[in-house]
Amino acid sequence: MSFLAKVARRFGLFAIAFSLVLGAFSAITQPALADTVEVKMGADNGLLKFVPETVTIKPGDTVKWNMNKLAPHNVVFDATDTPSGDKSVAKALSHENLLFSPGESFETTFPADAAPGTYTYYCQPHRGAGMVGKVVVEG
Ligand SMILES: [Cu+2]
Repeated sequence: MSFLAKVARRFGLFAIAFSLVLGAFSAITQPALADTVEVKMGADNGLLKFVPETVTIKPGDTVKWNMNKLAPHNVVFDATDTPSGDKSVAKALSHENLLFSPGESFETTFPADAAPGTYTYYCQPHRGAGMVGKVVVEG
C-alpha cells in the first residue's frame, strides 16, 4: 500500500469516527422532547374563560387543562373547526366528562402526525357564555 493510500485510508476512518461522534452528540443535544402546556378552566378573576385562550404547541405535545374556578367545565373539540374536519380526531382530543373540583385536571396529547393548524374547542356548559379556546398546532 502506497503512503498516499495509507493516508487516505486513515483519513477515511477518521472521517467515519468523527461523523459517528457528531451524530451521537447531536442526538443527545437535540432530543425530540415533547412539551406540556397548561390551561386554566375558569379565570382567576371569575370570568368564564380558558386561560390562556390560545396555546401554541407542536405535534406530540400535550395540553393539560386544570380545573380552576366556576365549575363545571369540560373540553369539546369542534370537528367543524379543526384542520382536518375529522370527527374522530375531534372526539379523541375531547374530554367530555365534566370537572367539578379545583385541582382536578386532564391531559390531551396531540398525535405526532396531528395536522397543523387551529383546533377550536369549547366548554359545553359555558359555550354560550363564550368559554371557547384554541390550540394552534405548528407545522
Ligand atoms: Cu365551563
